[in-house]
Amino acid sequence: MTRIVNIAAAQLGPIARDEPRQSAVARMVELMRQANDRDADLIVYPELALTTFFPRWHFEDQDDIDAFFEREMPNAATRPLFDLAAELEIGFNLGYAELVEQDGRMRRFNTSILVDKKAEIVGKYRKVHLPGHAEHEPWRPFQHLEKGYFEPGDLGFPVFETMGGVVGMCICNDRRWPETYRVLGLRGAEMILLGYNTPRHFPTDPKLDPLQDFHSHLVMQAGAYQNGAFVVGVAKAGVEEDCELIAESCIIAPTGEMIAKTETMDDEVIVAECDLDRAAEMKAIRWNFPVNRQVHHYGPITDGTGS
Ligand code: CDT
Repeated sequence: MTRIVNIAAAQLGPIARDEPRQSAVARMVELMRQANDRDADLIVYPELALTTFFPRWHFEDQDDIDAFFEREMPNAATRPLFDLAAELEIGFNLGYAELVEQDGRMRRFNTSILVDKKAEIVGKYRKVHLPGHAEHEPWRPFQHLEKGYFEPGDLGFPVFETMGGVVGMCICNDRRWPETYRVLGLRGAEMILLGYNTPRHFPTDPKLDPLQDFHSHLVMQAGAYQNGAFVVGVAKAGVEEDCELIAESCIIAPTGEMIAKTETMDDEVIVAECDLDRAAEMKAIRWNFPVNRQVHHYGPITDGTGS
């Protein structure tokens, strides 16, 4: 039996600061319908897909920050997405800001969930690599306060058996770290789903600005090839509140080849037919981890953060 999964990447254009969640969800519902028209089994949405990318502002008041967080999932705003997914029998991956009481205190994570074709949440991931800074830095043209507004994820990099394969998730900055893909690869991930909000401008080293699209593709293509997995990277794109976010959402095969890519900076769906047996073949034949990895030389990867 073949294991073909039609995967859709649902890129979003900008979400304004005052755009209500209901509007963002209505846009995602429309993209889900388009993906369904193209026989998609699974649709991947961006990081923090329900609101504008709020870490670009410094807020003094915790209530102003918490207004961007979800206390339950699904909730009234996201219910239409779950209802349509159940009706169309399409799985999805959604990023959002999660506020949860855990270990006797309120905790905040940059989270994504995996929802199966029955609209059941079957997997959760909390972003491990939080970029940016923790304190207000007024010299910047815009803030990137993820280190201030979120805790690093406490779930590691789990994988989930669903939709005929093994699925792992990561979020935005995680895609730049080879360890992310390797841990997921070692756990057998055949599909790695991720959303991102990547500003074109990197204030601490603007020489990198012209290379943003290239670096985004470089890391995802390397991660796909080196671990024999499909990688699906989905942007929130375009000029959002005066801050340009890169686009170029893509679906990458286990060979590292890009098999679909968006062409706009706005709401757009791309779909690719993904044969999971090709991922299994790359893992077994090209890499064969048990035979070829030399783990006794890999100690520095986990012994410390590096000099
Ligand atoms: N959202 C996110 O993780 N964005 C980062 C930009 C970091 S610049 C401080 C990224 O790696 O794309």
